[in-house]
Amino acid sequence: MNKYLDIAPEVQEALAAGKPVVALESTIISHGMPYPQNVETALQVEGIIRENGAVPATIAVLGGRLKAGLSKEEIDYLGKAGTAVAKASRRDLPVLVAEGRDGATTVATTMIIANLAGISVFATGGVGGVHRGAETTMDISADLEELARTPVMVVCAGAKSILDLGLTLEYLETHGVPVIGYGTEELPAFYTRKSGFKVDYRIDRPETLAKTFYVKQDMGLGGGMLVTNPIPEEFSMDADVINKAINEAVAEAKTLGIHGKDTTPFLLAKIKDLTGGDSLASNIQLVFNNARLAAKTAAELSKLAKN
Ligand code: PSU
Ligand code: MN
Repeated sequence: MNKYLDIAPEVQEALAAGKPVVALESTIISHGMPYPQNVETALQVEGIIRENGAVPATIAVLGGRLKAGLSKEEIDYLGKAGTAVAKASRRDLPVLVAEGRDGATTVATTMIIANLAGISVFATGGVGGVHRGAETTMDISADLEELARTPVMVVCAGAKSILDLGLTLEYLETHGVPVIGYGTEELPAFYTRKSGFKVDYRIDRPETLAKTFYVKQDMGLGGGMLVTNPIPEEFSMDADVINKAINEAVAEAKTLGIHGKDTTPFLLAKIKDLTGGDSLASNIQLVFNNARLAAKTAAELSKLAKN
């Protein structure tokens, strides 16, 4: 096992027995939602994964250790500390580990640590991507590069239109990352089920998601796969309301000169303020929905891996 990694006993046992495990990120806890909803959601998501037959492994960096599987107390700590905990993407990991610091893992670092632990399926809300205006700012999330190189399936609700969705899809195509719509031909836009962009393939069953990922690795292609799962209709937001809030948030970030790793958390917090609690309620529901699909898919994948 990697000398920088601690796997929680329950996760370790499940992996050793070939049982399904689902990874979860911690930037969504520390930087993506306010306290206490962040902690409540993180614990409920773990419960949903268990109800659907898999073991949850929430991932973070604590005291410089890469952690796969957190205790309730550790999740509570990350939620309470909020943005005081460093947002940790790939470039941050060596410093945090060398200095024995804490880090809330993004999609990129959660994929890295999940892969070190031997976990193949990861559920979250939204992924980073190519930002609007990237043709001049070059702001492209390290999440995309990670999807290109690290063999983990990421189940998300699509991408928010704080990003340039068209350029995000182009980037993923260039890097050979399949973008799958679960039960849909259209890329979902996180708060809404539609974006106006097509996914690469529509897949309707967890078995087929698992088989596709399994075959990708078995063929030696490596790298990740992005599963986009539309928010359930009853929790989806009005497109005009949410797009207005997003446009306002993007304009304000530009005026204030927000850049680098602060951009995404700034936009998320601003959108939440502009929509009252509505966007947060939708955000929580879509994470639950992704956790269910990820757990079912991990169960199918563990059957294939045993054969
Ligand atoms: N998008 C969301 N919610 C989030 C994030 C993105 O809708 O919580 C977080 C994830 O942790 C993602 C990170 O990996 O932001 C991307 O940040 P950046 O754009 O700085 O790479
Ligand atoms: Mn960025």
